[in-house]
Amino acid sequence: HAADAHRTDLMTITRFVLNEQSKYPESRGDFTILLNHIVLGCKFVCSSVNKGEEQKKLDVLSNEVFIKALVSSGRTCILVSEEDEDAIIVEPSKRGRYCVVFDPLDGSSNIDCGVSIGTIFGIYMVKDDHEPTLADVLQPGKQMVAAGYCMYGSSCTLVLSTGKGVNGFTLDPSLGEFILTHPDIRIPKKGKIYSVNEGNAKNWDGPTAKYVENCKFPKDGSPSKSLRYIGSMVADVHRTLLYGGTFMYPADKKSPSGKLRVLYEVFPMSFLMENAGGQAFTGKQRALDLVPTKIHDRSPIFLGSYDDIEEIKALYAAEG
Ligand code: AHM
Ligand code: MG
Repeated sequence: HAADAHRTDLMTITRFVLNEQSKYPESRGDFTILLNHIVLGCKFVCSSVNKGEEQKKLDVLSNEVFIKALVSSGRTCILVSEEDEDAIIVEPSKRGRYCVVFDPLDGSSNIDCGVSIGTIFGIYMVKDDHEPTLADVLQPGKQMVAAGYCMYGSSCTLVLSTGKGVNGFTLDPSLGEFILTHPDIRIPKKGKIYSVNEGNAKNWDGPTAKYVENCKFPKDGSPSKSLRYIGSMVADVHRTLLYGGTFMYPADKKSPSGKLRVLYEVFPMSFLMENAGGQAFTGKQRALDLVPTKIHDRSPIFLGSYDDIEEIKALYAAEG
């Protein structure tokens, strides 16, 4: 009967977050409401992806849906989207305490061949009730109150952290609800996989090149690692979280800051990694300590299993 009880006692994402928030006496339910609006955006994108909408249309549609859902939640005051050059300041009558940074449809160049893509988001809280400004979102990633992604793949999976562990929810299409399927995700301490665009190797710096060389030709007698690279960050990070190993988008001579964006790619994924017991490093410092100066800033990123990132940190330290 245990299995039946499980099947009839559904842990939806809303119920899960309500339980979490109820531990804080000062909680007003605002976060749960905000998250419900993010979830609505994810369900919309999931259904559009499954209908086979083409890339251009999907990019624009997803962005519009997320912005409208977030503004209408009445819980946000400033939004940063990868699709919009400027931050969006929510009109006073609809303002709330949260700032949301997001990439509505990351990896969208993969859409037309059916590869998994995703939405990435990070959430900050404004300090006080002043007029919201860019300073409210140009905060180090460690100040985020929550972060997550939704992956549109063979199933639709939402992975979320509110700063105490990481949990995964899968959309049950017949219910239209995200149900807890991956409680308390912990990344393996050490992995057997590395993930990087090796086509950029000729422009890498020394430590990156050395690390990848060690993955292929380990000097300590351990087996060589497998290479997996989808080229869709959400899918590559999702695999890294579940199976362990490293995901990298390093600096190279042509792009000294790498490719990925600090606010809505590097920070949310680093937040999830640390909350799952892994690490995230820029080549210079802990990724979550970075202070962005512009909303679309980029940074190199190395994230994944604790021990594997230690190895990368040691290579950078040795270089001086
Ligand atoms: P996008 O925001 O234009 O979709 O680019 C981001 C994507 C990430 O999902 C992925 O990790 C990376 O670009 C792959 O880049 P590359 O094709 O250079 O390997
Ligand atoms: Mg992107």
